[in-house]
Amino acid sequence: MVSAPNPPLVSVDESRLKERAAEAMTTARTRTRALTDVVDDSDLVRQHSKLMSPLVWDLAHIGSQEELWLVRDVGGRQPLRPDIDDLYDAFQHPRADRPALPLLGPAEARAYVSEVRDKAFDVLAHAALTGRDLASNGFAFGMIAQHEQQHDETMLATHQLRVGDPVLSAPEPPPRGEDPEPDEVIVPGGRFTMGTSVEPWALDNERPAHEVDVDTFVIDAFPVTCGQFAAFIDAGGYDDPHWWTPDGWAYRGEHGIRAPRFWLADGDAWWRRRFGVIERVPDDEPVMHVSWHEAHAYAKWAGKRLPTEAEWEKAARWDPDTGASRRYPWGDADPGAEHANLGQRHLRPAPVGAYPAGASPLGVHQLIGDVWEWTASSFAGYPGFVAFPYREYSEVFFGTKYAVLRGGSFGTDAVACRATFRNWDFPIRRQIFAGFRCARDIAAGER
Ligand code: AVJ
Ligand code: FE
Repeated sequence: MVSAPNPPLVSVDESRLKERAAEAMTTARTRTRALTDVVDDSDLVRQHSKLMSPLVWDLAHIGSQEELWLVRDVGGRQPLRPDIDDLYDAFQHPRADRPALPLLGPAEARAYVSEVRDKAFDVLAHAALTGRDLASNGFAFGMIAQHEQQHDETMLATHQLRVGDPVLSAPEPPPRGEDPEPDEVIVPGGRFTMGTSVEPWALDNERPAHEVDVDTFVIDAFPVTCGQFAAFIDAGGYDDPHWWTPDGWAYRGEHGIRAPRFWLADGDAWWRRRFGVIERVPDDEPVMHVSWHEAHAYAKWAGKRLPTEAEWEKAARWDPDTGASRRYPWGDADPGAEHANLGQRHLRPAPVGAYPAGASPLGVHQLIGDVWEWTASSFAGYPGFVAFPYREYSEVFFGTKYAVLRGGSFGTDAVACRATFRNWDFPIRRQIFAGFRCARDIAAGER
């Protein structure tokens, strides 16, 4: 057979990859627009909490990163706004200082991000997605779509901190499933593959795939609910140092913490503020807006502990039939609406049992979506870790100061959520959409 002398310039796979990249970038931009168009200019430039940037900073920062990686680096094009690089470099200015910077105003920021997007799409149309690491498999485009979605989740957290009338809306999540039984699952001991070397858009900290030996352990089939957490409060859990680490106890005392953030006590009942709406705390919804310290204290009070990252990932990915690790608990298919509560499709976590189709082979539910789950592990590189494409994404955060969170929340987009995806934050943080589930060692005679 004679081989074709002139192969097509763009392979079918490459054009499909470009479509996927463009789609992911467009989905992110639609969300960014929605989050920034629902409030007026004074709201966009205001700092709603010292923990957060003004929304207008996130907006221009999204464009700035896109300019840096797609337009300048992959595209080799001229800078659009080299003069503003420093303003939107997260490492130059802590969040608390950002409102005082000479930031682009709302109209300028919108014009800037759309100009960058036009250029980035032009780069995408002309780029070869092979060869160089940054562009191969469309990684840089996937990374930038994930970056924008991560800031969209951050902006959603800013919306939650914002005081004022509700401006966001979404349909209610699916209802509670049949009575969650059993409420714990035994995960048999042995080796499994943690992390990935094959997922094209996996970020540096998820790589490389490596074998980890995990002892037999028991994990909750569902995240801890508001009702369960309220029982901990009623039992005086916040008043007994026995359940807390010394750091956690000190933090609780200094900040007068008595309940999850945004909860309000009214006699015997708990209410909460959620995106500007005051409502009863629903018993069967995963608890959120708790710090790592509160998660740790609850788990100890319940006679359990937080799972390690390896335990969490094994419960989420390990298929007992094949011994292989899946991309997601339900298999290798991208997340659909039936699998998980992701992408701000709803404005709250779904009640426990709402996603039977998303359970792992061992029967662990809602690992993906609903609430980020605090783990017992601090953030570290896997054996063979290589920073890519920049040390400031992950490596500079490695160490014991940060705890790892897994699984994504209702505010995490599917493009930035996999069973290998790793998030991290300080153990005192409560503004993120974080809850937890418990694990424990297996009891003698239980296997
Ligand atoms: C992975 C969520 C901790 O928001 O600080 C955004 C993601 N990195 N821009 C963060 C990120 C650079 C990061 N987290
Ligand atoms: Fe960023």
